[in-house]
Amino acid sequence: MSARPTVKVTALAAHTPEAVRAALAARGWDAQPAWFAATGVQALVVLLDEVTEAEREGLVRWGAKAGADVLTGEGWALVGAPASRLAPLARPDRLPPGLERLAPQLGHFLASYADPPRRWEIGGAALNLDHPVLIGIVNVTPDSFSDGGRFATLDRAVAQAERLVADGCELLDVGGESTRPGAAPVPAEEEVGRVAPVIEQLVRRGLGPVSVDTRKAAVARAALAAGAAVVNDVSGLAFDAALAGVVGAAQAGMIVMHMRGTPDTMESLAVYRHVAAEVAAELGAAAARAESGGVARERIVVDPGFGFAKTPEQNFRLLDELATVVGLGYPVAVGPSRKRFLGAATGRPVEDRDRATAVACALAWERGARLFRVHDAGVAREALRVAGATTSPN
Ligand code: PMM
Repeated sequence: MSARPTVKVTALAAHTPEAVRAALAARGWDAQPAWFAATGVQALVVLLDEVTEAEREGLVRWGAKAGADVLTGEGWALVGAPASRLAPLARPDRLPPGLERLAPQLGHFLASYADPPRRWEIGGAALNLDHPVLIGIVNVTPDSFSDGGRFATLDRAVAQAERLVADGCELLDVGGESTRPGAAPVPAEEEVGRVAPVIEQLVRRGLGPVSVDTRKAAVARAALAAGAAVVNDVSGLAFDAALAGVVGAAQAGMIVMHMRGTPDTMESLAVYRHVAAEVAAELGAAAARAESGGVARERIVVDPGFGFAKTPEQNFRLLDELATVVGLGYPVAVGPSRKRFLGAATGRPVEDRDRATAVACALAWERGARLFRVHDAGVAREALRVAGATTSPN
């Protein structure tokens, strides 16, 4: 009797459902069932906070029966299981008794995990998120344009915008207030005087859509009147409570970024016990402020705010654990461009960080980010083309 050959073992990639889908497709499964099965076996881990003693006990009992890993402590539980096994916890009709409070948020997370947002609605248009979207930075602060004269600033801003669009940017972000650590605030009228003429020119020349990088409702109002389609608020609606109403009324898009404090106080606020979870929670609260202020959900993008109230180590943790921010269910933008944490890793000065920026963007894409705010789009575009090509459309 001849010996059977040994059973062949192949390790499949666990970071993407694509590996399981491809294995099933190669064995004759149809595309749709293969994709559902592949997402179902995908391992997920969720952290539940503010759970009661009874809920903890209920989760442990459920975990033992369902074959899920449950780790718990006072007020919290961490659950690890394939998506298909977590799904009943989000279904009111299939929930074990006593765990009803889990369903809404978990259901929301699982729905956006299975079907992430594919479009971002901005003023008068929508951006498709099935590929990496580059946002080009057009700074009109006097420190970035040293001669500061109005014409020189306009000409340079237009030239910069043309370069960015030629390099593949789909949105131009115009900012008139420096948000570097320790930067002094700029009065609203001065900020309007810097950004509005530039926005008007860019839109008139067909270089848009344009976003305005501001924390102030008055500046946003003037920028939207000048043709901006997006407001990018680095304060996450903590600076000016009237901003959400202005964006909502104009039906513009909004980027809600995470930071703590203001640019002159943020350095001292970089204290976290678990940076990704805390940033996601604070960012979720900021996005909720935008929604309750009148900005429709499909118009909101969130941004973890690299470099804002974060140490280099915290920025890298956040980059690696970006899936926690993606789990909020909004499209995610990132702005690592030329920032200090990239200098900390490479030893390169600010003017020589575009390669490091491109790598950070590619890593962020792989972890679920869809929009990338950059100073120089050329290298980032190449890196993102390669990263984007590894991701299957689904
Ligand atoms: N970073 C800066 C300014 N605005 N906006 C968003 N959405 N994300 C960012 O990371 C961000 C931002 C500061 O960088 P810069 O002064 O080099 O533009």
